[in-house]
Amino acid sequence: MSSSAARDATPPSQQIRGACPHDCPDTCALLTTVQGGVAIRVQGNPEHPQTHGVLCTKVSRYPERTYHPQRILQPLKRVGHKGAGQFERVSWDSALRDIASRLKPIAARDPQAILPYSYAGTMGLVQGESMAARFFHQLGASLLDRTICAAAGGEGLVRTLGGKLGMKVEFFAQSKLILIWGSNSIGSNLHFWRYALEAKRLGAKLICIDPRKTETADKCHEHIALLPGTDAALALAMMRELIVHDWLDHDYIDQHTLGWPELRERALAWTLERAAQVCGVPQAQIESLARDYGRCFIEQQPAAIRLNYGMQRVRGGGNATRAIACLPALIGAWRQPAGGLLFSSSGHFPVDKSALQRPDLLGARTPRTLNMVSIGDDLQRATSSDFGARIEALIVYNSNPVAVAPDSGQVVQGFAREDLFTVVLEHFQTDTADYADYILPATTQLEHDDIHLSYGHTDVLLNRAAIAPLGEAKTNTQIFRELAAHMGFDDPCFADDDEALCRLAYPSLDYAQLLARGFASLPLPDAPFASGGFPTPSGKCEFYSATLAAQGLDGLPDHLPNYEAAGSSAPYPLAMISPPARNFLNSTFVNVTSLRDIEGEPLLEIAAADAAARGIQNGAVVRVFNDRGSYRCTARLSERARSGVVNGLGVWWRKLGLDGTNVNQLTSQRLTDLGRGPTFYDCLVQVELAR
Ligand SMILES: Nc1nc2c(c(=O)[nH]1)N[C@H]1C(S)=C(S)[C@@H](COP(=O)(O)OP(=O)(O)OC[C@H]3O[C@@H](n4cnc5c(=O)[nH]c(N)nc54)[C@H](O)[C@@H]3O)O[C@H]1N2
Ligand SMILES: Nc1nc2c(c(=O)[nH]1)N[C@H]1C(S)=C(S)[C@@H](COP(=O)(O)OP(=O)(O)OC[C@H]3O[C@@H](n4cnc5c(=O)[nH]c(N)nc54)[C@H](O)[C@@H]3O)O[C@H]1N2
Ligand code: SF4
Ligand SMILES: [Mo]
Repeated sequence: MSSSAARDATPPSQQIRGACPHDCPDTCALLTTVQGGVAIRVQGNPEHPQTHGVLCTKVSRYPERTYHPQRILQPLKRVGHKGAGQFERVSWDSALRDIASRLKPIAARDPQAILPYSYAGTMGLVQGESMAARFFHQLGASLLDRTICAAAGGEGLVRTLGGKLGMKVEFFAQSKLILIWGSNSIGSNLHFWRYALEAKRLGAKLICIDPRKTETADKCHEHIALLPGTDAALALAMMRELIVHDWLDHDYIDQHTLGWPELRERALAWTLERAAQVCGVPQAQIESLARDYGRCFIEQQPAAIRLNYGMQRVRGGGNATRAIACLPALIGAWRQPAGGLLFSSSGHFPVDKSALQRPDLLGARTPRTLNMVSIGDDLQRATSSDFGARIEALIVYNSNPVAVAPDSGQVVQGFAREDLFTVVLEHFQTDTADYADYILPATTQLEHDDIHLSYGHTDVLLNRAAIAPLGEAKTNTQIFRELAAHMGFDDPCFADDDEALCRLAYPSLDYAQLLARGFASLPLPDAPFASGGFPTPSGKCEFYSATLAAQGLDGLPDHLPNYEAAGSSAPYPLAMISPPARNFLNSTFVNVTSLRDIEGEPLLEIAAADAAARGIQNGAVVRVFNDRGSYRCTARLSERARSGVVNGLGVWWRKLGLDGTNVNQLTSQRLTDLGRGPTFYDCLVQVELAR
């Protein structure tokens, strides 16, 4: 064939607009190039300002993940014992018929013995909680409290500012001081980092507050490597410095805040000396941080805080978020678009959740709510008056709890129950899918329609299917539609198709614009709280929360030491944090070879002195352990770990680790002060050479 003939044979290509589905604040706009029905390239949409035409390495590899030889493309039924991972192919019809016949008698006894378990494998509003929620509401199944990520900080923010609201991310480019607090932005919030870099070029000072010396910390002017779970102490000491130097916007405080005299008194107890001791950092560092922040008030320059979720996965995470969220009001930072704070922007989105999820299908029933963090214990509980019915069936979608939930020794025992009926909707045979009775093949973002919000910017994105479903994969929505039919549910809402669901999500938005461009910006003011207007009960920034006080909680933010505070004595003297690995997204992508090759192997970063004290050399295989379990991985002697703290990066698949476990073998099911969230980074361990 001549080369021109070969060129003629190439089918024409097409570009389809989409949205990155992953649990990442950036919610990028995608452009997928399709040729002959095959997705050959996924790129960032250059027209979308937040995406700027750039994707992270992970999602640039989306075709590799989608066409992965190990994609699950047929329904599978378990043949071996629970957890053995042995399955045989079955038809959709036989799988759905059998699943319905297993669920019906349980539902007839008590539908609350059935539990949905899902999180943000996709953040799509349609393939997330729409048809699935309708199904479980109609059934009367137990409700799930989806707390595993940001519940503590979310609650802290809502109690202080009134919602998951904050600065528009694009204005960080104009800030003069940026505190990057509990965030490894280069790894997990790349498109914010672009704005931070722009600000840096324009002369802004960047300060990173993180126990780990991350790649982000490397590029900031200063790094404050505090001990995990001590952020509230740092914020309160900053307040004290602002008070004693009178770097305070009295006018803003008088008009737009509640509880200043009380907060003032509390903050005055936090001397530099006390905070330095609690945080494990030099006094001078805290003093300088407060001075930088106060100077922005004196010079009327915008000071911004990018607070991320890393600091709220400890016992006092809710209070710490409250303390930090008070800071911008003290210096009147909210007056300028480039001042204030951003933790999550998701509260800005006018999503009609009831239309999507139809809680009215419950009628008069009020099922119990189970917390996804304590799935390990809950799966092992017997029927009792305080718990209710023992969990008999579990339907998992958009989540990999055996890998990501805390205290995985317990999670595994729960999933291993031979009398538990488990259905897992998945792309891959994950650690969780290994324990399924049925694995149902789900479509990826390239194969289905969806509509998105973002928790890091303020644009709505639409995702159009770029290719047909691979193999026999079906959308989550279609699986629940068909399951509903097999259960005999005949409400017309089970007939809504995905486009209809997309249109229901934002009744106030122009859908035609979304179809044409793929995204639409929310009409929002540049500086949301420039003249107050906080959507709290008092309409003010609530330093003091009567709502919390009425629940018997402290109305003011305070420092609550970790359950497992660093510095305490043997047997577990080291604090372990387990933040994201750059090339994975939680446990997603761990099975994509090219990305796993970059991460290498499960690692524990440890400071040289802590390693030397244990006779551990770089590259040695170590055993990390506490009362909950033991985990083997490779030690990396690294400046990224401060003394007293070890970093177990990323949520590896258990079965791809050295001994079939991961870091969550060591984490606990204890809950945070607010929001009933997880305490992944509140975890003491010991490390020794593995024998
Ligand atoms: N590449 C990548 N991107 C991701 C993810 C991923 O797994 N990989 N995960 C996504 C998800 S689910 C989320 S929720 C988001 C946000 O997820 P986050 O957990 O906010 O992710 P990071 O930005 O890495 O921030 C965590 C940082 O907080 C630090 N940290 C730990 N404990 C403390 C503490 O007590 N105080 C302070 N100040 N810092 C602490 C860690 O060392 C780490 O550098 O990221 C998303 N983006
Ligand atoms: N030790 C430790 N543990 C942690 C964390 C930590 O920092 N340290 N981070 C925590 C945080 S912040 C979070 S958010 C949780 C995340 O926990 P999860 O939400 O469970 O996130 P993933 O591990 O990414 O698993 C998502 C799964 O959903 C699947 N999936 C994706 N899209 C679809 C779809 O359209 N349909 C179906 N059926 N499946 C789909 C993917 O294949 C993947 O296996 O993990 C938590 N666990
Ligand atoms: S994971 Fe985050 S940075 Fe990567 S493409 Fe998706 S939204 Fe963008
Ligand atoms: Mo998360």
